[in-house]
Amino acid sequence: MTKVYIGLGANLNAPVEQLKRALDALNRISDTQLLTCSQFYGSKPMGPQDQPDYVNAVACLDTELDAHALLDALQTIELEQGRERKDERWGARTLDLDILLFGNQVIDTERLTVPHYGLCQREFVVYPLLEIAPVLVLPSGEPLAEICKNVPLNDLTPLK
Ligand code: A4P
Ligand code: MG
Repeated sequence: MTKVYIGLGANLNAPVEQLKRALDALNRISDTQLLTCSQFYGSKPMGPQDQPDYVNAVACLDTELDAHALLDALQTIELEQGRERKDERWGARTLDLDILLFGNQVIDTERLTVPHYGLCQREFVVYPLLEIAPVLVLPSGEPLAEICKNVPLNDLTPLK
């Protein structure tokens, strides 16, 4: 079993519903259980500003799959929820599922970079992650709580 943290993000087509549906789908991946999920947070778009605010969360899973098989499953869920891959970087999307951490593994292949490259800079990743894993230490040896000290909240707001 490997403990995995997944970043969820959406800003189109009822984003809160997209995240709820995605959590159901994560729990149905073979050989995988959803252990917990953070609150849902509203966040300002990183990247192009002419797009709606995002809803973000971080979920924790236990899986028997390897990282690439899990990525396949996540991309299938994104497509099932109407994700269109466009050329614009950081553009609006119905659902984005990123592998933030896969156990303590460091992975660098054509398809997969883990820890996720944006993990340590993004308020909509580090604070939901801190909520569900307050004593987490990254594969680099850095405590997550230390990383958060350098990441401004930038209007991140728990949704009621
Ligand atoms: N890939 C490599 N590593 C990973 C990983 N750890 N997890 C590859 C998932 N995928 C990984 O992803 C492109 C390719 O990255 C995949 O085919 C996979 O093989 P994608 O989902 O098709 O493209 P993307 O998500 O548009 O690209 P990117 O650069 O990953 O976007 P980001 O960085 O996820 O940014 N603002 C707020 N407030 N909240 C957000 O959630 N999200 C984005 C998207 C922009 N602004 C945002 C948010
Ligand atoms: Mg992505």
